[in-house]
This record gives sequence, C-alpha cells and structure tokens, in this order.
Amino acid sequence: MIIRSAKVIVTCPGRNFVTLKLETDEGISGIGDATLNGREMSVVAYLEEYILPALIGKDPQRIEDIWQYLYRGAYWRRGPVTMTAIAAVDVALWDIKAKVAGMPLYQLLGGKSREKVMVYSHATGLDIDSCLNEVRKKVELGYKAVRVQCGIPGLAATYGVAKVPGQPYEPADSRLPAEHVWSTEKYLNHVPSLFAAVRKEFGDDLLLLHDVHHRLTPIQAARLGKEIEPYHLFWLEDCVPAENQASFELIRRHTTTPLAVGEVFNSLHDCHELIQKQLIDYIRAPLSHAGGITNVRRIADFAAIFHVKTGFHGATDLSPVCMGAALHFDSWIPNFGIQEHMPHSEETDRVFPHAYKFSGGFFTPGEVPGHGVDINEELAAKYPYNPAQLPVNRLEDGTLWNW
Ligand code: CS2
Ligand code: MG
Repeated sequence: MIIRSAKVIVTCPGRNFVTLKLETDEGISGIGDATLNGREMSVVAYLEEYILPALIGKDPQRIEDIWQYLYRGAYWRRGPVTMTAIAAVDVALWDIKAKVAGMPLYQLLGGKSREKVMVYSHATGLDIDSCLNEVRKKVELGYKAVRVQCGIPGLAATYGVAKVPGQPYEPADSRLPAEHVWSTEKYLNHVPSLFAAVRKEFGDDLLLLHDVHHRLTPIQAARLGKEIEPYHLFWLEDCVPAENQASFELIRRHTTTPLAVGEVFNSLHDCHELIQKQLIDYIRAPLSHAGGITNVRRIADFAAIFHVKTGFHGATDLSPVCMGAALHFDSWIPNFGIQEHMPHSEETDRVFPHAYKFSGGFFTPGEVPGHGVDINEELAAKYPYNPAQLPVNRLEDGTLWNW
C-alpha cells in the first residue's frame, strides 16, 4: 500500500478549518485536522510546499517512521505550524491504519479504558446573573462539568465571553486583530464573587472550570488560586504564560487549586518540567497542535508517571476531525482527566459528518473503523476561506499584554 495522493481542504462553515486528506492506492483514505486559528494559511503552505510532495509513494502504515521523517527531517523542529502540519499527517495515517484493520481507532490504541468520555462545556455571560443562566442551561443539557467565564465590570470585553449569550464564542473575528483592553485588578477583584455565586446556586457537586487565558503573573495567580479554594474548582487554566515552566513553582506553593495548561504547547519539551515537578494537574496539548497521536501519546504516558491527567483543548477552532480522534484517544488513555467540548455550528457538523455522540455530559467515539469523521468535500467547497485573526490585548495604559 502506498500514499497515492494528498490534498489540503480549506473551508469556512462559520469559521475556518484546514483538513488534510491522504488517499492510498487501495482506495482507503484518511483525514487529519490542520487548523491553527488565525494562522491557517501558514499550515496550508507548510503542508503543500514541504510535506505533501514527500509523502507520495510512502507506505502509510509506517506511521512512526513518517513521524520521525517529518520531525527530525524538518531540521527546524517544533513550533505550532510545524507540529500542526505533522499532527494532520499523523492523525490521517492513524485513520487509514484503523480502517485497514477494520476497527475503531480506540481499539488500535489499546482498547477502551472507560465506557464514555466526560466533557466540559462553556457557560459565559456579560454579568454574573447571565452566567448563572448559562450554567443552568448546561446542567439541564446533562453536563457534569462547566467552564464559567464572565464579563468584568469596567471592561468593554474580556476573554471567553460570547457577544450574544448562548451563542458560540468565536475569538478570531476580524481580518486584522481586534484590540481589547484588560485590567488584572478588575479581573482579580471580580472572579471570586462569580464562583461564590455559582456554588451558592448549584451546590458543590457540579465540576467548575475557569480559563485565565495567560493573563496573570505567578503571584497574581497564587492570589486567585487561594481566593477561589473555597469553591474547589476542577481546574484553573492557563493562569500564567508557561514559557518559564519553573514560574509555576511559586503558584504551587500558595494554592491547592488544580492547574491546567498546555493548549498552546506542541512538544513534550514545552511541559517536561511542569509535569516532572508536578507543577500542574492537567495537560491540555491537543492532538491537532502537538504532533498528533504519535506524539501526544508520548506526552500523556510521561504525564501518567507524575499523576498528571489529560484535559485536551477542544474549542470550536479545533475541527470535528480533531474532536473525533481525541474521543478515541480519550477512550483509551488510562490517565484521562476530561475533554473540552464547545459545540460546533450545525453547518460545520454538516461539512464534517461524524460517528461521535453526546449523551448526558459524556461522549462516545463511535464504532466505525477509523476515527469516525469524514469531510463532505462538495459542501466544504461552498464555504470559501475567510481570513480572520485572534485579538490582541492591551492593559489600560496601552501596554501590549497577553490575549
Ligand atoms: C480557549 C480557546 O478553549 C479554550 O480553553 O483557550 O478558546 C482559545 O482561546 C482558542 O482556541 C484560540 O484560538
Ligand atoms: Mg484555554
């Protein structure tokens, strides 16, 4: 069996997605998610110029060798563009291998470690009352875990809050980056009251999560972690940018609030210290940005040694192809924590028909051979690429800050 053809499909059913499709000479094809929000065309170029020509004629069943060829052979290793491109190839190859074997991907990985995959959804609101309404809707839908993000009094906009309550939150909303204004002081003074209100309304059993989105310093994160301890969050996410992994030691000294990090990571080297020193509790590096199944499997196995669990990123800018493959991985991995689920739009789901199913706060990956997600190319062609970038953030004095 050889890879006979390879192509990149760019489509925008409400937001941009990049999909890699590999076809073999025996008529079996596989697809992988190559979407990098706000930088989509850089991955398209990387794939079309440098990777796809080299894949033609290769044996698609030699997944590891192809992974090494693309990683070591790149010379310029790591980084979000390179590792997203490699991830798309890797997931497409695992899709092909599982189809050749005639089994759902989770079987090929090692079989189920759980009957169903717990997910968390997003509840956002411009103020606390509207947040409570959205949490209530998610609880009524059966979610056992909800991420809560609230507008901040005195700030026109903040991360994670949908413009229209209940509508999907899509941050990449303009050709050039929108500019938001941020105040750490206003944020820190507000968040504890949000979780006090949620706990008062919904009690102690609902699993609560919150995403700080890289905006604090370690001591500010330590303060927040300590102040929300009475509300025992499932996790506090991306409280500090994690290039300096050792900076999490300060946070860890001050709070027992569990920490999650890693949606912007693409290599074990981005989180090796965080994991080994047990500075975090959940690693979020998703299949689509961290080199695919072949690489994330290594990260997850390393994390298991240090009691760190997976909590994959699953925002709407990760396509249903990534979600489908992730649910198979989540079904197998012994140190599974939780899976993020932001529902895609109906038009997106029509472009990417899939076997995974939601029920009562959990997903099952489906039993069809492969990862169970396909792309309707004819429908995809009806949604042309629409350039859009993520916002930038400035402090109230104009200092450029982390978005
Ligand atoms: C967020 C993402 O889901 C999350 O945890 O951090 O929505 C993130 O902002 C986007 O994926 C960026 O494209
Ligand atoms: Mg996040």
